Amino acid sequence: MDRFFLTTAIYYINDKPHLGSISETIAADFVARYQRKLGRDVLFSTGTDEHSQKVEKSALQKNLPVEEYAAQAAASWKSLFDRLRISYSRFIRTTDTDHVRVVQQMFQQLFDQGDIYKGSYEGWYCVKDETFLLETDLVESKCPQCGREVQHVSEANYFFRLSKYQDALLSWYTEHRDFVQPEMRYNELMNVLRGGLRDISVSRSTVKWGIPVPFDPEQTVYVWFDALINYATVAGYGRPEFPERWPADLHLIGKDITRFHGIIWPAMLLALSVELPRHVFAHGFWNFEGEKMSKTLGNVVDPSTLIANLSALIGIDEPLAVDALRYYLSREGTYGMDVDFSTQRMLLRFNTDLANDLGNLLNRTLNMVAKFSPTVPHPLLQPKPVVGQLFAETLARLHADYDGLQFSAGLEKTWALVNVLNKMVEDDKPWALSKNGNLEELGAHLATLLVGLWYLANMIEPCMPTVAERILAAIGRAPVTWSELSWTAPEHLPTDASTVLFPRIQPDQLDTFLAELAGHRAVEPVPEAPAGEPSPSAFISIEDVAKLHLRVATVLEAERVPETDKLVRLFVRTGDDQRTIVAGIGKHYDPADLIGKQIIIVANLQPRKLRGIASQGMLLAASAGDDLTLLTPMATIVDGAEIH
Ligand code: ME8
Repeated sequence: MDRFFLTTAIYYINDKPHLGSISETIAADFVARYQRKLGRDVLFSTGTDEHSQKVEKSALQKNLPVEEYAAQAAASWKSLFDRLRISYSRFIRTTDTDHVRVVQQMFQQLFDQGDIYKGSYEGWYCVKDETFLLETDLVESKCPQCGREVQHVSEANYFFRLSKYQDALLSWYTEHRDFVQPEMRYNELMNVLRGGLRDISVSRSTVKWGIPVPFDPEQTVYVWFDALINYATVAGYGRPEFPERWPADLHLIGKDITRFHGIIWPAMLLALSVELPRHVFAHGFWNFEGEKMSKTLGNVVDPSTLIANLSALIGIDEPLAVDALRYYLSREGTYGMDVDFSTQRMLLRFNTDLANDLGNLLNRTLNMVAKFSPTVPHPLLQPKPVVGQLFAETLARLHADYDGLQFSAGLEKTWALVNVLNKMVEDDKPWALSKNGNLEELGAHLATLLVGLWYLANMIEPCMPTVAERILAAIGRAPVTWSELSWTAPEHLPTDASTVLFPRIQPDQLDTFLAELAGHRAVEPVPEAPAGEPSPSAFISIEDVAKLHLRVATVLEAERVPETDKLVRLFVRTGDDQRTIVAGIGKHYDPADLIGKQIIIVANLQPRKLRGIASQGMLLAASAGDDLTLLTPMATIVDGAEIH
């Protein structure tokens, strides 16, 4: 059987899953399910990237042994993926023993053949992105990728001869123009290649939480070198099944990690004489209502809360809420480009596409079949060939969309067919056909709806597996591969019209839903204003309060901004984040006295520049006249703790 091996990036476990990260796994699941319907034997991997300096730090902050911290985090990612119905074949953890073995085996082989050599690294390191950076890479002394402060690193470690593979990579890129997609990412990487490659550091002497370098226990393998190898582990590197499973057909990743997948990983494989993956597809980023989604800005959409709220507000069970989210993520935007998450657009899509178009089609079909089919002799249930022709043509065009990962275009075509059937009901007027005893046309009408729904359920299945199952159960048909679909008379007729998919949100409910969903919080009733309090117009709503992200932070550094007596530059830690805040407290505090103190900050304030310094937030202080005092928690609490 034809095989198809696809992978997602593996997720850093110190970040909680957010809408952006899960969108990648959902897209990959879409591809996996589509490929299975082509009759292929699909190997689909996702998982967690568990080693690294930042994981070591997070475990320490949480006072947990790092193994336990990693196991808990990996379990929560996995259970979310199960909830999202991700049909992975392997959830790989980089702490899995087979992976550790493969990493050590590859590292040893590359060392033995001279592709890894001992050297010393002097430069910068971004802990958030786990990336080594040159002085010239920095932007205003910060990481060019995430904008965070970088650490100076000077250590003896091992290097991989990346530069040696520059020419081979250039030839590969020239001969395989579809190796990296979309084309703009290919062009970006081609420019990097033409600009020249330098050898990269692939071990750390100061990080303990990593895979030990097999021949030097003082060193651990650099987290990216370890992580990339996960794809070979999944395919069974070093075992008899590897040649059958490798190369990967598709590495699905985000646009921020193209160099690792498009340059470093292929170079490692070239050095190991292993075939290169067939395609690397780099998707864009999900932004939030116009802004980059980031923990620093406090606008990260939590998928679990979103699903729970969708389900509670709309009155659908959780698997349907998951599908509604899967649909929105797949239907919005052009895959590969950045997309903006908007609660309003999500609800509009829900109402039009799911409740109005699809839900309505299923309901009316089931009702009409229950009502009219007993009067129609079975041989008259012949689906209309013209409509069949249209479905077959659309299906062929759908393959082109899904082969190119154009989910939205494929769904749009599918919904055009939903609407063809809905329009057919309006045009054919089945009640009139029944009343006039026009059984031949009535039979053709009912059969077309049933066969059409069977096609549609299969076409929808890669995107919304639960919806597909429910439609198929309601019409008594099975899921099939693409080639098994046939426009032929239904054998059995459903008699139960009770399946309801998506109820419609009424216009008067929409504003309430929007307000509730915007905060992605648990749904709470809005309390009445107590007597004697200011008039309701002077109150702010709970949604307004929820907009403010107040967090506890520890001051790590503090210094006066040169040439001012008022401004102090603070460098603070809020949980996993570190950031700079410029505050006008210079007349009240000696900066040195602030170091090590916990303060309260507004974490999601729009960053702004003060005296040329980017200030990412504001701190809370109480003031009366000339007096000013900083707010601080009564007892020490973990950095990043939320203030409610
Ligand atoms: O980079 N929108 O892990 P990660 C869309 N461990 N995709 C997003 C996104 C957003 N807002 N934010 C993140 C790592 N992603 C490494 C990968 S692979 C051998 C090692 C995507 O948890 C991101 O582009 O930071 C990446 O593909 C994936 O989520 C995991 O990101």
